[in-house]
Amino acid sequence: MKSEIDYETITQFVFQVLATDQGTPAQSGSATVTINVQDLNDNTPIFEPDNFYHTVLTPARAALVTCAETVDATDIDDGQNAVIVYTFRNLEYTFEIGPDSGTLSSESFVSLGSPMVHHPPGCRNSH
Ligand SMILES: [Ca+2]
Ligand SMILES: [Ca+2]
Repeated sequence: MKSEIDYETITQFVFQVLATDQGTPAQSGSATVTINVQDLNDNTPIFEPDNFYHTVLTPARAALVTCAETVDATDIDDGQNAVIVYTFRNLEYTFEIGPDSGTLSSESFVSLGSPMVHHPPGCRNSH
């Protein structure tokens, strides 16, 4: 083996094997070998970008916005090895995230007019 087999690089090998006897004259036969490569879960989900900036105000100061932001990660593995579930790590505030969609939501998402704030299409003030 000259190099490591990686499912993300090649999923199938097809080659001929030749058998030759030592008779005179030599006789030979051949067979076709097909090797299917199975995926290993060797890639982690990647967020692109890996930093998202949003701004919120407390409800007392905020004009509430019915708004959702989505974080998006991809995984180049195959099948179940590429299925992504979104959760929070150590979050104690009142945000929610769609486990399948990556959609963040909170009743406190508001616009401060900051250039860092991004509002996706369909984001509207509710008050
Ligand atoms: Ca893989
Ligand atoms: Ca994976």
